[in-house]
Amino acid sequence: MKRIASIQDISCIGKCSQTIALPIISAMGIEVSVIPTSILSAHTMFPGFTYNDLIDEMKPIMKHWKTLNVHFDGILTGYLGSIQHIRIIEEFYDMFTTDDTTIVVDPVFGDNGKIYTGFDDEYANEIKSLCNRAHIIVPNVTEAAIMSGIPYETDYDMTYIHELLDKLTATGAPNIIITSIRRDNDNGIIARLSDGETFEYFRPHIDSVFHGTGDLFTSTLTGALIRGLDIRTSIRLAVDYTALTLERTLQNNTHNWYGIDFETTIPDLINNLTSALATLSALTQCDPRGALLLTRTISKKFPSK
Ligand code: PXL
Repeated sequence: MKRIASIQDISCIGKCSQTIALPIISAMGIEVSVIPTSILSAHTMFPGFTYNDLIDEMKPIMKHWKTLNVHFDGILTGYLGSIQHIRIIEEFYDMFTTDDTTIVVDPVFGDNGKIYTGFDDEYANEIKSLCNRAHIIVPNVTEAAIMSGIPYETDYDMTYIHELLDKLTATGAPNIIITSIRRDNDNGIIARLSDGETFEYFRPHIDSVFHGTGDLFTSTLTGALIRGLDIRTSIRLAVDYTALTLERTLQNNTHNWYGIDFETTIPDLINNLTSALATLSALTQCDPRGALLLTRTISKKFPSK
């Protein structure tokens, strides 16, 4: 079975970061090993949340894992607490990355033009340098603007998004996916992929804001890639699943304000993944080169230090 290390906070109530990565990636048939970077009583939208940094646990966990000889097919990071966390994650890459490890960095530090409370420009800069170690990064428009040093615009057009992508190539990440892009009545992603192509995928905009939606997208994307789907299929699967979950959440009259009802859509995720894998397997049987072509887009040797 494939294995992913998920390194991010655990918010005990609120459905985000680890409490999304764990159920979603497990449902996709992948073992998840977690390093909780901090523990919050509830996510940061809840007034009065408590925060306890677990940074002192991170290195002992890593050292123990090293003695166990575990191998990670994927390493996923999301919301972290501080620059020290970033430094330890770099050590984690040094210790555990092999040629077949895919690194996904969700540079969670801002939205709607603003950096989240607790973070600052220096943190954003350090996350940008972490992106240099990643195969795939998934910033939203705010994070993309801040990391590229281009002022955030509320009324952006697609030329602006392409400029952000151009600038973000300087991070060194070969696959850059800008998420939550509003285009007229649609919402979606535009990506610059390692084969140099720009790929976009949009769906009708769903008017809602829930914490954890980005985490759902990134977890699903990572799971799909590690199960062997190509990057375009993985993006479509993750966007479709996120949209379905938002729709289903809004249909539920008793849904809460703080998180999405992914629990109700997990069977759909498994069905969609199963049929995408069946298509891949049929393709491989017809022409192994076809499947190779599909998977080539995430290949990149881990950058030497
Ligand atoms: O959804 C990202 C996220 C994860 N964890 C915590 C957060 C956020 C976004 O703000 O506050 C604690």
